[in-house]
Amino acid sequence: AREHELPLGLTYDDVLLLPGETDVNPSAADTGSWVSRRIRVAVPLLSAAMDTVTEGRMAIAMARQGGLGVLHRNLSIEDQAQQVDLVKRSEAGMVSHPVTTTADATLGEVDALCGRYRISGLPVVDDENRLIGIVTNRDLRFETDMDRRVAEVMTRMPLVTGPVGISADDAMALLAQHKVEKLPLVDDAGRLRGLITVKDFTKSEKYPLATKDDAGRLRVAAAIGFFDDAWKRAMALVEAGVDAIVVDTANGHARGVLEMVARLKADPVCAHVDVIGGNVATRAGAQSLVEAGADGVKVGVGPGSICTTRVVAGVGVPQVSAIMEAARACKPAGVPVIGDGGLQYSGDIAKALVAGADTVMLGSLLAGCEESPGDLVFINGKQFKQYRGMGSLGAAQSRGKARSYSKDRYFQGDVSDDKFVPEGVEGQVPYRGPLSAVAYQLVGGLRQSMFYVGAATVPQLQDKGQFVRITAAGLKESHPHDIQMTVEAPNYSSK
Ligand code: RVP
Repeated sequence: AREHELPLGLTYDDVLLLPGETDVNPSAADTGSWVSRRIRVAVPLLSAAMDTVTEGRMAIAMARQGGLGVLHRNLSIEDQAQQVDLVKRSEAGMVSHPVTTTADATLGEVDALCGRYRISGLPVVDDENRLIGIVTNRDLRFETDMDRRVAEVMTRMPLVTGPVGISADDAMALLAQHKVEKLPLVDDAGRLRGLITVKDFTKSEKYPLATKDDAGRLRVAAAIGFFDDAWKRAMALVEAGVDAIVVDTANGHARGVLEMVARLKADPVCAHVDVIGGNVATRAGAQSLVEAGADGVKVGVGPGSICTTRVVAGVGVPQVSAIMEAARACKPAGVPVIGDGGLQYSGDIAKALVAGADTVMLGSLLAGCEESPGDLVFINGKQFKQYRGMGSLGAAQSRGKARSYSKDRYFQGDVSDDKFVPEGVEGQVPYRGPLSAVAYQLVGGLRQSMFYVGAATVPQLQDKGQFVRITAAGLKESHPHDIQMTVEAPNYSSK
């Protein structure tokens, strides 16, 4: 290409949003948006499919806050499907397939199940799924012999139960009247058909924005590749009840990725699951995914805080331009855009939306949360959590002798570790406390953006928002300057 024809690539730090006439109240701004054709979120934030960001616990927390978690795929198919299951069972108006136990199980087994699913008790069923009793924390509390059988301690029928299809109000009334915490739902034959718990009612009051499916269960997405056993993985995730599958690679404009998207879309098994493809950074890349049938397009080649693709391969597009280009293909087709990676501050969320994204995906901003995988480390009295790229050597080696699913994200298949070419690094981020507090600041920043721009909804923000390009001096002026910062704000820290 000749020099004068070269397009310009801009990123978050190159632009600001113009303030506009407004009567929008920040707290009343509606931040609702679309992740994919059929998945709506109240808060336009996704947690990254990375092994230091999103496992079951983070996915539950994200959905409760009104966003969506994308479970990473650097683990076995069974483990990933189990994480989907964990989210889908975690909280709902009603649990339609409650975790159960049997009369001859040991108390130790019950205890392990309760711990794994973070629940306080289990209905006991016979081999035809007929309800015969219930075993709860209270039955276990004073037990020392964990080899005892459930049959010896459970509360037997008759129990307080409800009919299938009972209304929320009637269920609550029954729970209150009998002072019990769990209401098993049974059909005429006495078979267990569901479970309603007091805890779920309190949670739905506590998390009014939660992202839920039609049955009231929390939503969750999960990443797959396109190679080897990816299809098997997809089927296991669908079986476990996943809401969206993300064909998650470093180059979504590759034939194998497009074929995987098309194949998933064509399979009736996936009829109720949205398929998201990525990542791309050009209009043509986005167009190919749209043509393959993707319900959502994920954008970002190289913007990630831990990503070295742009220096290792010399490839990428600064993220604001990448989103703008991808949106030119996606918008006319009605396919939502996810702006993935490169966000450092809450202000970058509104910039991404104005560029044409419908939601954003966050890695480094969430890796420091309580709910992200990994332990806290103390360094000089400060607390940190590990954060690493999925293309880092650490992520590639993490399965030990088993297969690393991280390598094929970078199209390097099953090479040995010493032949792997990393496109990411390993590091750490400051500990940030629970996701609820972090999300509050991020969404709060977005609400302020909407107020300044004069946008009451995300579509209005996308429509009315206008960029001004800034210089290095402008960027310097944007950050605190010419002072010595003595106290860090919850939403600002110096680098
Ligand atoms: P960030 O939020 O800037 O930390 O970026 C997170 C994103 O970076 C991820 O969602 C993913 O698209 C990308 N990523 C993950 N691993 C790597 C890598 O090793 N290069 N990049």
